[in-house]
Amino acid sequence: MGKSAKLVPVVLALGLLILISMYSLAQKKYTIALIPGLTTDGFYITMRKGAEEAAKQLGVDLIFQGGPEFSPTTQIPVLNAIIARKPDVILIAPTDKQQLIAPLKRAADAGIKIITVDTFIGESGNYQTGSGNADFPLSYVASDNVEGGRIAARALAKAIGEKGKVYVSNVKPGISTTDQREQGFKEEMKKYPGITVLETQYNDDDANKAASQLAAVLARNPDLAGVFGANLFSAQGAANGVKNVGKRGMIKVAAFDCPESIINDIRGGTIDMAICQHPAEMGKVAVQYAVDALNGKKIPTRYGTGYTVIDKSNIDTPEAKAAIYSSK
Ligand code: T6T
Repeated sequence: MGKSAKLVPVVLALGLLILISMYSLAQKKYTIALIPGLTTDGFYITMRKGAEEAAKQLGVDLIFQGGPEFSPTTQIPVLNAIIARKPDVILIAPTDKQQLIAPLKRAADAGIKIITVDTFIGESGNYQTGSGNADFPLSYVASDNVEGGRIAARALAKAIGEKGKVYVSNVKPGISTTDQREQGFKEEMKKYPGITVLETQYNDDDANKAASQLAAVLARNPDLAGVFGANLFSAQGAANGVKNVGKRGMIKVAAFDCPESIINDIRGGTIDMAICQHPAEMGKVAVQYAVDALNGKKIPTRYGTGYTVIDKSNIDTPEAKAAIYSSK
C-alpha cells in the first residue's frame, strides 16, 4: 500500500471527528440565568414568566435564582453561586448601583455576558460607552423610571387640586429605579407652586414600615394631602397606612407597580392611580437579546418598556387587566 493510501483512514477519521465536534457545538444548549431583585415580588415573578416563554421559544435553558430580600447582602452570594455554574449569560436586576459593579465585573471577566433588567449599575445605565467602570453590561432592558416619576407627580398633583403636602415613600437610596422615580417626581412637582414635597420616607422594601411611616408623617402634618409609593411595597404600605388612619380617599395615593391587590385598592378609593410596568416584556426581550448576543448579533444597549396607567376610569378594560402582575 502506498503512503497516501495509508493516510486515507486517518484523514477520514479526522474528518469524522471534526464533523462530530461541529455537530455538538451546534447542539450546545445555551444557559441563561435570571437573577431578580428578590424572588417573592410579583414584579419579578411576572418578569420570570416572560423570560420563560422566550426561553422555551428559543430553545435555551433558563435558571431563575434570587435572594429573599431586595438587598446586595442576599443578592451577591446568589450571583457568586450562579457564576460558579458558568451560564452563558446573566440577566440581573442589580439591587444597588455601586455594590454590584465589582461582583458583576468578575462574571464578565469569566466570559459571561451581562445584561441588566429593571435596574442598572453605575450612574446612568448607558453601557458600552468605553468609559467608567460600569459600562461592561451589553444592554439595559427596563422602564423609563424618571418619566414614571413624572407621570406619578402629574397624577397626584391633579388628585390633590394642585395644592398641599405630599411625600415619597421609597425603598432606600442607591437603587437606580426608585432613585430615578423620586428624581422625576420631585422635578415635576417643581411645576406646582402650591405643592410642598416633604422629606422622603425610606421603608427598606417593607410594606409594614411604609404603613407606620404614613401614620407618623400624618401626625407631624395633619394636613397631609398625598403620597407617592415609589414601588410595589412602598405603595401597598402607604395605601394600608391611609386605611389604618381612616383617611381613605382623603389622603391621595399614586402607586408605582400593579400587584393583584391594586384592583380593589383603586375600586375602593384607597389608591387613585397606579403605574404598571411591563415586566413580562422585560423578561422576554432580555432573553431574546441574550440569545442574539450569543449568536454574534449586535444588540441595542438600551430597550425601554412602556407603562400602562390605571385608575377608576379604565380599571375594567382588558388593557388594564393585562397589566396586573401575577404573584404566582
Ligand atoms: O418596582 C419594582 C422594580 O422596578 C424596582 O426596581 C424594585 O421594586 C419592584 O420590584 C417592586 O417591588
